[in-house]
Formats: sequence, structure tokens, C-alpha cells
Amino acid sequence: MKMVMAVVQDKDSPRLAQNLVKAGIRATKLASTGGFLHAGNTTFMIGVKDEEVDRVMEVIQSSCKSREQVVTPMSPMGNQLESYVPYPVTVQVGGATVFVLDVEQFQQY
Ligand code: 2BA
Repeated sequence: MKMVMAVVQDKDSPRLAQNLVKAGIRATKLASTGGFLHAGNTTFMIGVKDEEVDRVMEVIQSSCKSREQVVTPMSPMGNQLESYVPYPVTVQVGGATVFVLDVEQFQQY
């Protein structure tokens, strides 16, 4: 068995949740926060048989899309404030960041 952990943008989360249900794939949604942008995102925990991983990947890929996001860096502390120009930086936020982990044991009581 495998645990697929997928970090997706909040905008794609409802579509992915719906498509997983349609495909008969069970999942748990966790509210998460990106370490870099500090923006909310959603982490899906999806426990499946090894042979179902490819199907899960297809559903994730077709439900999530990559977007550009503009970030303005925080102003520095101290006395260099007059010379500080906050250039916005564009980052590409992925459709989905996916980890596949081996599951040692699975029990439901
Ligand atoms: P964030 O950490 O908020 O990152 C958002 C986007 O910012 C990233 O998109 C990437 O394009 C950029 N970025 C992140 N760290 C950077 C850095 N140190 N320098 C320059 N640019 C940086 P994605 O790579 O598509 O990641 C989207 C979200 O997936 C991340 O949100 C984070 O929540 C999660 N993630 C990505 N890689 C991860 C990893 N190795 N481990 C755990 N979570 C990860």
C-alpha cells in the first residue's frame, strides 16, 4: 500500500476532491500553509493499493494546474529603508507537489 501526499493550491482543491470521489478514491484533506509564500494550500492524504497509484496521479494531474504568483519581498529591518526597492518577484506555483510513501501497516477499527 502507498500513501500519496499531494500539496495543491486552494483553487484546485474542490475540483480534485470531487474528481477523487468520482473515481472512487478515498482521501483526507488537510489545511496547510506553504513555507515560502505563507499562503494557504491544501494537502491531500490518499491511501491506495500500489497498483492504483498511477490512476491517482492521473486524477491529480488533470485536476490541478500551475499558476504564476507575484510576491513582494518584505522590507528589511534597520536603517537601509530609504534605499530599499521592493521588486515584486514572480514564482511558478505548481499544479501539485506529490510525495508517494510506503505504508507499513493499514488498519481500520
Ligand atoms: P510554498 O512553499 O509557499 O512555495 C510556493 C512556490 O514558491 C513554489 O512552488 C516555488 O515555485 C517557489 N519557491 C518555494 N521555495 C522557494 C525557494 N526557496 N526559493 C525560490 N522559490 C521558491 P511549488 O514548488 O510548486 O510548491 C508549491 C507548494 O508545495 C509549496 O508552497 C509547499 O507548500 C509545497 N512544497 C513544495 N515543495 C515541497 C517539499 N519539498 N516539501 C514539502 N512541501 C513542498
